[in-house]
Amino acid sequence: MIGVFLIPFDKGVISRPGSKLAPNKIKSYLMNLNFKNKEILKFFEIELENFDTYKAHQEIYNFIKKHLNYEFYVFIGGDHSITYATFKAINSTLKNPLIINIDKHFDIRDWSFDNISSGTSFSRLLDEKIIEPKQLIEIGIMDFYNSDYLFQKAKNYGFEFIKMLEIKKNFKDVIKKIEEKMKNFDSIYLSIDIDVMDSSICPGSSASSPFGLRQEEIFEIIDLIISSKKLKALDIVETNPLVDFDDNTSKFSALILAYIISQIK
Ligand SMILES: [Mn+2]
Repeated sequence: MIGVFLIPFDKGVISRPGSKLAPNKIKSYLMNLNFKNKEILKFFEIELENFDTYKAHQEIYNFIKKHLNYEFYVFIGGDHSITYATFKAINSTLKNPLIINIDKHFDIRDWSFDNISSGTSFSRLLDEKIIEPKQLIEIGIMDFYNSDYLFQKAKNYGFEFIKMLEIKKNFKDVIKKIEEKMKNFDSIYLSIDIDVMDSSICPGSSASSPFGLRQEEIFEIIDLIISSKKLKALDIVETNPLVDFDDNTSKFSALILAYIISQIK
């Protein structure tokens, strides 16, 4: 069975709220698609009582912890702050895991317990030593949308990252780099921040912008990850129905999920 967790939380968002509406919308588009493994999906909606981000993450963590008997996990956000809680909750079930974050932002901002946002998931995981820097690779990082401070901070952590410009200029090398990275790990947690997509394809994200990933590019990266046979969990975050056009971004998120789920053995 595949556990699918709907996490309607967007209090961590830095820019535009609305992603809490995405999980149910994406679910309804997903269930209208025809795909393999649809019959083995088990849905959970996490109803959050806390508006405080730190406490809400504890609730998310505790909820998932009670449901750790699935072969594969899907988390539908919500803003990107949830990845801290979702990964931490299933970490114990993952053997030697690598996190692949497809995102245009680093999400490694400075944080404190009363200052947690969609931009702090990976700094929290790293600072709390839940993962080591080598267990993280970020793909799609854009100049212009990350400060010099964050570029320096990423270098200080020492995790690998691939910039959007490299994807656009030398995609073959990028594919090789990801392939090499995956070799050293036994399982993969994939995080997809939909704001990495070009705004012409996914206009409805909390921080959409031009010069993002094209559809062919993200599907080729996903194909590569699936071919490793190590993918155990994924989240898709930051889809924002309030700023979308004709639900294109929710539909695209549903397609990505169906594409991946249909290929899980
Ligand atoms: Mn992000």
